[in-house]
Amino acid sequence: IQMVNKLQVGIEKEEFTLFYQPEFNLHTNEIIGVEALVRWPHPENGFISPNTFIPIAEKSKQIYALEQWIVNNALKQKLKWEEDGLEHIELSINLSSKTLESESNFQKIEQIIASYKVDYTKIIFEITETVIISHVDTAIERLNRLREYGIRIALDDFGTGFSSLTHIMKLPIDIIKIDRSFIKSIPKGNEETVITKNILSLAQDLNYRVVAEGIETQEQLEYLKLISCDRGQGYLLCTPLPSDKVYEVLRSSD
Ligand code: G
Ligand code: G
Ligand code: MN
Ligand code: NA
Repeated sequence: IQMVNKLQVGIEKEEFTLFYQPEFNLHTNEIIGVEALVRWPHPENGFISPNTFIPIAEKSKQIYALEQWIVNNALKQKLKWEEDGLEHIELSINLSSKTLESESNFQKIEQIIASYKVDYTKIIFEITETVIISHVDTAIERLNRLREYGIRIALDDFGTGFSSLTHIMKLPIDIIKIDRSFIKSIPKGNEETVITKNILSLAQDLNYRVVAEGIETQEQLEYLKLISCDRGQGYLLCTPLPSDKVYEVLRSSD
């Protein structure tokens, strides 16, 4: 069967689940928050990667329904964690540029947000550079609507596109996540390492929170700490986990 048809069934039957990957304060080892990541344990095909189905869902416009399911379930989980004594944990949710570009679908996301009385100051939406490059003015207006709740905006995969920090400064962005392709190069002393160090110091001088993604080795971690990168994620620290497992991790590091 075509992936589009499988997706239709998957959305109708709610075959998806959310995993959560912790984000750490690299100096204290404390968990600051978690990033929700969609997973699709397909009944016949096993886990299908979001790298496969997200781009297809974006083309077929099924991303709207899928993303509504994701935001709804992530906020439901956030509320539950607040009730269970984890109110200090931040929650990051990835938002497709497609949703940000569609007024009616963006409004549906806003309605879901309004329906959960969570601590919005602990909610972060992650967007990528593509949306900013293609529709700057509408992106700014819609991101500001999210910010009115107290929600923060993170720029995901920073460094992979073409936008510079001077360009980004005009946008309502609070957090910059340095793409893992840069972290991967550490500490070989090559160009990417120099870029990482400079993105970090420039972003910090401009008062952005900076998060390093994809930390996989102790060497990378030590280097990031050395250059005063305060926050990070990666398999070395913790992989994405199902909600019950991440709850145990959040509890034990509390
Ligand atoms: O989690 P993983 O590394 O398999 O994710 C692969 C890609 O899918 C990444 O680019 C990630 O941003 C994207 N992705 C994962 N979960 C979500 C989600 O909930 N929403 C959106 N829009 N993208 C996601
Ligand atoms: O594009 P985005 O940054 O949202 O993608 C996040 C994805 O990166 C997650 O789906 C997660 O599975 C993956 N990821 C998280 N940590 C690591 C890591 O240390 N190495 C690699 N290769 N992927 C990671
Ligand atoms: Mn992300
Ligand atoms: Na990323």
